Amino acid sequence: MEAKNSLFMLLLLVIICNGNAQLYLSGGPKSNYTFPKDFLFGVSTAAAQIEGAWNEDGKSESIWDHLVHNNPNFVKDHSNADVAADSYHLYKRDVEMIRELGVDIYRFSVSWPRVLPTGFANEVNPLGIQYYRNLIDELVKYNITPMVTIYHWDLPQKLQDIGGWTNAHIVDYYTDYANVLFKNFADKVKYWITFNEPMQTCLEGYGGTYRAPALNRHGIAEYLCTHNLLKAHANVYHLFDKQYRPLYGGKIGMSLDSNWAEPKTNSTKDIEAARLYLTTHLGWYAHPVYSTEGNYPPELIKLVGQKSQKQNYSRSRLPEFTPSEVDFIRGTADFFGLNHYTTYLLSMADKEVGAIPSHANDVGIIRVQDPNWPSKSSSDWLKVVPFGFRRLLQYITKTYNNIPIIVTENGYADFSGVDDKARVSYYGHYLNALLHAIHVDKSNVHGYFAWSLMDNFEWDDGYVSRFGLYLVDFKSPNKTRTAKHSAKLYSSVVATRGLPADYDPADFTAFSSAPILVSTMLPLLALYRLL
Ligand code: GOI
Repeated sequence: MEAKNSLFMLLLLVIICNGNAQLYLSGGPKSNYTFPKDFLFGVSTAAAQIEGAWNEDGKSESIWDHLVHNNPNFVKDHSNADVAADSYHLYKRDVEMIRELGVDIYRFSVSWPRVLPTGFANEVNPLGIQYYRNLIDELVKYNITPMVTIYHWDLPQKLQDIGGWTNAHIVDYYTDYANVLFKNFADKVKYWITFNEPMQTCLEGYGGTYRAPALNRHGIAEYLCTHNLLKAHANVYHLFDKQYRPLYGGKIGMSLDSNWAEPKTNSTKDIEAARLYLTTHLGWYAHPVYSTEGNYPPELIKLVGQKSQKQNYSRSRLPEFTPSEVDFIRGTADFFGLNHYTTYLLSMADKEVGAIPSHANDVGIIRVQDPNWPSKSSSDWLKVVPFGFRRLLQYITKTYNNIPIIVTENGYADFSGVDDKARVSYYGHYLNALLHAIHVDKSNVHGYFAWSLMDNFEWDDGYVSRFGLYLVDFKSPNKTRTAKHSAKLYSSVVATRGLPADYDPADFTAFSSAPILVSTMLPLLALYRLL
């Protein structure tokens, strides 16, 4: 009898540990609040991930075309984005899906090498312009607001050949490119994003090898890239503000990627490490644009300066802004675009970390995730930690003077399938956290975009990781699109402005891996019946 009782307790424990009652992870109890009437619901995509038609109608090679054509091993399934979801030809079906979802707004990006094949504004490709005009007209026809990301990672290779984002002249080239877009589309496009996730462009693309152009010139190139990119952003903001806003109105901002940083323990040092993570990553880009003082975060200036001196450089590897540049960049955004997916635990490093020199080494902190956090995603970094989303929104609201936030990306990846329980659960939890952020914490959030409208070319993951609300059959000649269960969930949230009746904030079972459950439960159950 005693054995039977203790076995019963063990069974209960296994059930709990398999992810049933993990209320602490959620953004709070189920929120009965609803999303404000004027709250913007949208879906996001990016040109290089969906369009295909990589060399059609005058488009030239982008740095992503170049990277994956020359290094097929860069991509998990050795695929490329030559055809992708073929949205260059199927944009009408895309707009139909957006209508099915019932969302207010669609965020897509423009391919620079499609519009300006030489990289420069000397030749504007009329067929490239026509494609985006068709897409915008199709959206407007059905009352869907277009939001344009000007740069989502696909630089013309011809500009990379002359240094890309490390060439200071790119500030002018980028401004010319944005000017072409404003000239052609600002009458109909009222939301503009200058850059998607500049930290990925610079830190991973120039400092590391994880994103194109995979330069690996860490410690130097990520700082040069960021410096030019921030100047380019500010230049384009001022161009829009002076020449186009007076004519057409509209808003412009940028989209920064940030994880939430939770201290690994509640020691003073770990609390400091978590704070330092946010100031030196999100703050690297946000402080120059969104803080009252402008410029890079003082701590980053100090850390890179000290390390550079110790390493015998004649000057800091972090370039300096002149006082007039600081002024020019400060305040150059109408909203704070945020891409958020997951959370990390931070602690201070007590020895050198990362390559020397590198941004990671300059900052000197250690970033891990709790292995007990639910996941099961095809992207192993994507742990499900809804409370982190809520805390990050509050942090941004407080740190950057109550700036209006638009969540321009949030979503979950799996290995494909229409019955996507994990994604349904992820969206439920993160939208619940968002309701708490808005109504309880008074975080200033004005919109939310799901990443992504459909399965697409997931960079180094190729077509292995699927983020779509719509499944894309990449093997079918017409790239058939089918709504997943998550598409139905999202459209019901958009329609009702609230969470579905059956949402349970303590339920993380969709992320507990079946094999563990079955392999631990079945023998125990058998034993229990025997006793
Ligand atoms: C967006 O980026 C983006 O805008 C979309 O285009 C995109 O489709 C969408 O998100 C979905 O991804 C080197 C295990 C450094 C732990 C290499 C494995 C760090 C950590 C490789 C593998 C994960 C979303 C990288 C923002 C960066 C992915 C930020 C999400 C960190 C790594 C890893 C690595 C790893 N993050 N990114 N990471």
